[in-house]
Amino acid sequence: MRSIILVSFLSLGLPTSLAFACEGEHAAGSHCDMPAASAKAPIPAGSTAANLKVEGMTCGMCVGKVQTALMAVPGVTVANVDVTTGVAEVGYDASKTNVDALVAAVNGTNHFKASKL
Ligand SMILES: [Cu+2]
Repeated sequence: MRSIILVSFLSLGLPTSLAFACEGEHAAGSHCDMPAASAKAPIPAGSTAANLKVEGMTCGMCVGKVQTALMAVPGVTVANVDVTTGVAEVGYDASKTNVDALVAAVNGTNHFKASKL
């Protein structure tokens, strides 16, 4: 598994070599042709911002899964997930949740590993 992740990350800079196996639960397949979402939503006023390091993302589908997991946490207002940098910028209501809950939500996918930055 480790070597697949490594190869995937090494391939990220090459636009044509996207046929590698993906670490997401969607496994290997054509979904990896999906472009990573690039639009970045602003952190709303009143939200606290936190950056998480997210390991294991290889394509736009992975980004979507991490984003979905983060947005499912009550209090999260924004989740900007970047497959290239492996960083998730999250905006949240600090009275409803915290960074530990965000990390737990990503780790709860069982496919990606998050840590505080
Ligand atoms: Cu993927």
